Order: sequence, then structure tokens, then C-alpha cells
Amino acid sequence: MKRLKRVAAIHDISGFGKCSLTVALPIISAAGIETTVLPTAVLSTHTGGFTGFTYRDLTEDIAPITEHWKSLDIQFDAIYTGFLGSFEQLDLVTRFFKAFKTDDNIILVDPVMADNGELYKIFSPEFAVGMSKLCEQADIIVPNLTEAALLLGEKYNPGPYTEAYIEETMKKLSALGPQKIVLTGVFFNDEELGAATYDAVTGEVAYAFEKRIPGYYHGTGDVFGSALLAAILNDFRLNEAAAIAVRFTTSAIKKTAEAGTDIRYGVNFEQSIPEFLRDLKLQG
Ligand code: PXL
Repeated sequence: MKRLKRVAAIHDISGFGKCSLTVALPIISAAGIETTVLPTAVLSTHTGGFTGFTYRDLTEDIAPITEHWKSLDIQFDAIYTGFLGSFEQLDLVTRFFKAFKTDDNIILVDPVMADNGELYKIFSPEFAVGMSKLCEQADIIVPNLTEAALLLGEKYNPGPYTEAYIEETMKKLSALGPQKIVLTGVFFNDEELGAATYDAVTGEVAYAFEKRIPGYYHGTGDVFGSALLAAILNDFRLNEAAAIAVRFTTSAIKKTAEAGTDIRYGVNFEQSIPEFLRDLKLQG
């Protein structure tokens, strides 16, 4: 039997608050993909809205972990990066890409650094320049519209957007290097919210929307990115994978809104996994 497809997920692990590795690991594994984790830091909670969180930096471990995996000749079908805490970590991840990139695997970079027009408070504006260099090496990037503006050195546009703006933004992002762009937080009106996709090789542009649920819920970018990658590795086309990821994320937000949980605590993606697996045709 062939081995399972395998992802290297390079993110922090925030103990409480459902984001980064505590989201990527269960979602990608549930979709039948082996998930190898490279934790870049251990925090008590994520940094969005909590104060007093602990932050154990694991930068020193990244190169030895990379070398050990290389010595074992481990192959990855995808390398998935998210929250990275420093310029040094961006460099170390670049080295990881050089060690494990092949003609057949994909690098998906989620340039986690900002949302709603604002950089997360631990990042400086220069960090966006470093992140755009990391994006140059990716096959697929998954920025939200704030991150897209930062990567392009442009002013943030709060929306509503036009198709012309979204398509121009995606084309400029792919000119940085990645063949495929998935832009999140796209909306043309107040009723619907979703994602847009662009493939620079085929020129195909597509949109996936669901009904907007009011409120800003933490960790949704990581839920979306993990579901998108899981769908791509289950052989869905980019636009189909984005539609599945939008549906899954929206379903998780809906359940969280119904439960009335604190928006900092993350979304109830766990209860949406059965419908996600049905969408992936992994379960009847
Ligand atoms: O969900 C993105 C994310 C991941 N990891 C940490 C974060 C954030 C966003 O704030 O703080 C530590």
C-alpha cells in the first residue's frame, strides 16, 4: 500500500484559543493526511485579545529538527507554514523549503501577520517585507485582504470590493512568485463573505461565498488554510477546495455564534468535521 500523503505543518502551538497547530493537526489528520508538526513556539494562548500570555520561543530547535528529518529522508507532499514570530524564523523556514521542496510537492504559505487593516501587535511593518520574501517561494499563498495589502506595500482597502479590485490584487500577488492565490475575507455586499482564487497558469479566477455571520472570530484563517490544504491533497481543484474550506469555516463560525462563546476562544470546527468529510467525499 502507498504511504499516506504527508504534510509538514510549521506553526506555533498556542495551548488555548484554537489556532495554528491545535487547528491544523486535527483538521488535516481528519482528512486522511499525515501531519508532521514543527512547532515554532509554545504559547499559553494566542496573542489576539489576551494579555499575560507565555511565549516559549523554539527558534533554536528549527534547524536541528530540519536536519534530523532530512537524515531520515522524510518526504512531504506539502509544506504548510502559518504564524512565524521573527525574521530568523522566516530564514529558517526558507532553509526548510530548500531541504524538502521537490518538483512534486507544494509549499503553502499563509502569511499570518494582520487582519482588519491592522498588523498583529507583535509585528513591525518591516516584518511584512520579510513575509513577502517567504511568499515568493510558495506555490500557493492564502492572505486575507489586510495581508495582501501589506505584501504589496499598498494601502488597506476595507471593502466592499469589486471583482476588478480582487482580480487585480490576486494578479499582483502572483507576480511575487506563487502560481496560486487564495484571497480570504472577500465580499461584494453585506450578505456574503468568502474567498477568491486565481491560478496564474490557467488564468482561472473563481469565487466561493457563504452567508456572512457577524463578528470577528479568532483562528478562522487557520481553520480555512488547513481545510483548503486538506482538500487540495484530496485532489480537489483549487476553486473546489476553496469552496469546501469556506463552507467548513462558515459552519464552524455558525456553531460558535449559536453557542455564544467568547470570540477569542476560537471556533467550534470540531463539530463541523463530519460535514467537512462528507464534502471531501471521505464519508457517506
Ligand atoms: O491564528 C493566527 C495566530 C497564530 N498564532 C498566534 C497568534 C495568531 C494570531 O493572532 O497570535 C500565536
